[in-house]
Formats: sequence, C-alpha cells, structure tokens
Amino acid sequence: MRAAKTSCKIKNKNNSKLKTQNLEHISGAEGIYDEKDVHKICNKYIQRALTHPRGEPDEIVITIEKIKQNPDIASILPITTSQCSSPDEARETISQRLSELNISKKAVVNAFKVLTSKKTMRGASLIVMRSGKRVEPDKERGIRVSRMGITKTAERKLLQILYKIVIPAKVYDPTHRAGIQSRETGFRIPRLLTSRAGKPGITGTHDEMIKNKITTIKEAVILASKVASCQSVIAEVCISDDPDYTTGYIASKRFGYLRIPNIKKYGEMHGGRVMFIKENTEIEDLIGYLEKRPILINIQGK
Ligand code: WAQ
Ligand code: MG
Repeated sequence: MRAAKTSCKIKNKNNSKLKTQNLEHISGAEGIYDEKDVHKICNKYIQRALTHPRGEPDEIVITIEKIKQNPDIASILPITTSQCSSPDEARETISQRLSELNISKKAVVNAFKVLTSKKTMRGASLIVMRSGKRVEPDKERGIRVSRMGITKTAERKLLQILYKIVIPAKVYDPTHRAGIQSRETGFRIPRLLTSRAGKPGITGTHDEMIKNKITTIKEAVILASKVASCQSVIAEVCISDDPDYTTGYIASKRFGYLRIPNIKKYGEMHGGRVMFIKENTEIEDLIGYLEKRPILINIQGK
C-alpha cells in the first residue's frame, strides 16, 4: 500500500524578487492507495493541480511513500446538510454547535479569525477549547492531516450517498450570475455552460463538475473522519480556500459531518481549518497521529 500526495505552488506576484521564498502554497491532495492504482491517481492529482481555481501552479510536487505500518481503522462520520443561506447564518449555526460542545466564546472568536484571514494557512490551526489559545507550533503552516484513506467498501457506500447530495437543482441566482445552482449543495455551473445546455459536449463538462464536487466532499469526509477519531479533538470547522467552493462543514464525534452551504460568498479567497482540542492534550502525540499515523476509514461494523 502506498500514500500518494501532491502539493502545488504559485509564485506570489507581489513579491516576485525573492526567487525561492515567494512560492505560495495553493493546494494539496493525498490518500492511501493500492500500489496498482498509484499511476492513475497521480495523473488525476496532476490534472487537478493544473486546473486549480486558485491559480496556475509554477511547481507541482508529487510524493509517493510506501506505508510500512498497517493502517488503523476509523469509522466514517455520518453526513448531514444544514439549511444555511449566508455567511452570517453559517457563523451562527457553527457557534451554536460549538457552544453545545462546551467550546468557549473566546475559542470560537479565535477560530473565525483564522478561517476568515486573508492569509491562508497550508494546514490546520489547533485551538484549546476553553482558553482559546492557538497551540500549533508553526502558525503559518499549521498541522497537515496526512496518511488517510478509505476502504473500497466504504468508498462505494460513500459515493452512493454523495451522488444523491450533488444533484444540482435549477435555481436562478441573480447575484452570482449562475444559471443553475443547488442551494442545498452550493454546487454551481456557470451561465456560459447552462445557456448552451443540451448542445453536444455540455454533458461531459457537467459530469466532470459533478465528479469534482464529489471528490471534494469525499476527501473532506475522509479527513474529518480521521480527525474525529482522535480522542483529544472535540470538533473541526472547515472553509475551503477555493473561490468557487462555498460549502464548509463542522465535524465532531457527537454531531457527525454537518455540511454548511453558503459559509462564504462566491469568489472569496479566504478559508482554513481549525480543530478544537481538550485542555490537557499532549500536543506532540496529537500531531504525530494527525500527520503520520496511517488510518483507513471504514463503515462502522465492517
Ligand atoms: N490538513 C490540515 N489542513 C488542511 C489540509 C490538510 N491535509 N488540507 C487543507 N487544509 C486547510 C488549509 O488551511 C486550507 O486553506 C483549508 O484547509 C481548506 O482546504 O461537504 O476543499 O482543500 O461540501 O480548500 C469541504 C467540503 C471542502 C464541504 C474543503 O478544503 C462539503 C476543501 P481546501
Ligand atoms: Mg483549497
């Protein structure tokens, strides 16, 4: 079994004199795969990196590692979607859930500072649930959750669930000039495509967008399930830093994976991840688990 990952970087245009230090991280993806699937998955990662909504990369780094340790198994979180029509409402919903988990107001305020900051981190911030203190050692990089995958059985089941979620409904949205958008999923197809809908070639593009959306949610559910499997993590909140992805989530052992549409406005570049952790957490152990321990996500009881 192998772990494969990509990260792509773009030159920071405001700082183009610094040749080596001016690479801004724009995206990353990873998973645990059977050796025979590694070629195929690397091609997909390259394709994604080259067409990323945050910009065209100057550098793509691919790492393939042999997994020596047998992966542990963790359960997939159940998925639900909340009704939410604006970033303000999203903040309200998230704050409410976090307070039910006994997370302090201060911790929530600090989390939103990270999530809405113009300067996005590569990884996640760790926030202590009562004191609200940020404890990740590197505040720019954060913690990168890594070495997580999904069993074939769980993946099939998850894809069935996700196909049902990602069926776009016809909604006219004058503010974003989109022809079709599902309010429930935050899925959007540009007007250009919808105005030509029905003509040859459109279905292919449409299918591609649905597939991309499904991949995004699938990867987020796998990551969130690994994170939720840590005893010391109480909850995680995520906003994508992609300008065209407006659905986020809050995940916890208690509530599962709750999707939050319209967590940000279309076109906004901010995003991030925060994990709320117990007061007495051994930080190094937690980071070791999140970054290094191979975990396969499975359906409970299988
Ligand atoms: N480990 C920790 N943090 C990460 C990782 C990682 N492996 N990858 C990304 N992040 C952080 C980083 O700060 C990014 O800026 C931020 O998360 C967002 O990353 O059900 O696509 O890859 O529809 O843009 C949510 C899907 C998708 C919700 C999230 O995040 C749904 C997404 P992105
Ligand atoms: Mg992103």
